[in-house]
Amino acid sequence: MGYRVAVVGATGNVGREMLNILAERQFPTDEIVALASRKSLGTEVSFGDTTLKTKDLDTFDFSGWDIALFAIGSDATKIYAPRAAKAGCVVIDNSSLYRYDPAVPLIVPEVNADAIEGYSRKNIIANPNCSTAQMVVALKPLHDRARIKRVVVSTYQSVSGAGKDGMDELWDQTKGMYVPGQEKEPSKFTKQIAFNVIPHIDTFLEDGSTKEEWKMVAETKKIIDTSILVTATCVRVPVFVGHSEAINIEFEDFLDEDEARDILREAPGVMVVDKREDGGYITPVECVGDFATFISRIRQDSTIDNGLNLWCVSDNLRKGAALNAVQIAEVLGQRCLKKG
Ligand code: 2RA
Repeated sequence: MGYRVAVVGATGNVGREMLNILAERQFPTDEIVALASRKSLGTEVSFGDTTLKTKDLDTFDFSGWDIALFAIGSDATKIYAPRAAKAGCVVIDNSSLYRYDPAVPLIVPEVNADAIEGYSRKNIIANPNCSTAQMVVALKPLHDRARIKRVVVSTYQSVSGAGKDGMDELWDQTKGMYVPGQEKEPSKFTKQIAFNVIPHIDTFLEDGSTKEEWKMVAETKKIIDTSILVTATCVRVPVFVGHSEAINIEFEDFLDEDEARDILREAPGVMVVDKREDGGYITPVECVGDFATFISRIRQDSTIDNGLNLWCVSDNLRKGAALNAVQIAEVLGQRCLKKG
């Protein structure tokens, strides 16, 4: 006995990855439906060895469906997620709409799976921001050992975080650099992204930080521990897929770099690639398509008493979005929606 599963936003980067990962992990489905806006009606999307034709989200009846994986923007989610939840279908939402709602669990299964017990309050579970998900997978096992006081993180986020349009812009701008007459002005990003980096993701806030940076702060606190101080600088880089993060951690107690490396080697969802030699570290192009959160460059920060630096890389479409959502569905099935 399996579940009746809907993927909402099935034609986007994340929606397509959700279908891929549901198939790869053989999530128990009795029936699966790909939903999209009317303009994408009938678009074919892959589900394992099969092809699905998208159906119209606007007229879809979620009654009798068990789980809906949402990968659409917050505005559309505001319309359709309550409709699905009210019909008895548990929504796992990748947008930021419900992440900060105290009645909605914000889940990274390797970190706070127990928090899923609260899902029935709204029948909605929130997926964290991609840059948060990979970071908390790395932080949690270290926090359990030496309690984290403060995190300083700089991110190097790929253009796929901005959707297909972001990937197209990097491609077109790069091509335009080499093919006369094909120059491409910035449209998705505020400045040129080809051969450049942009210290601005999402909107600016009153205090001079961006909403992307605020998300990392708020979500880390909700997922791990409200006492952790976080400051972030989120940067867009000319990489297609794979977010990278330089993370500096200050602990309450001293944590030796070798012990930290051993802890991370045993941590769920983590792959340590850490040798102090040429190529002894992970780079974004090597993480694409993988499920793991990769950690490299683990080393003491001797400028403070209990400091540690590390490098964290993960496929932002997978652990940062689609994989985490499917893992939430797996936990939901195992703990809350038992079948058969
Ligand atoms: C980004 N984290 O990378 C945001 C949304 N996916 O653009």
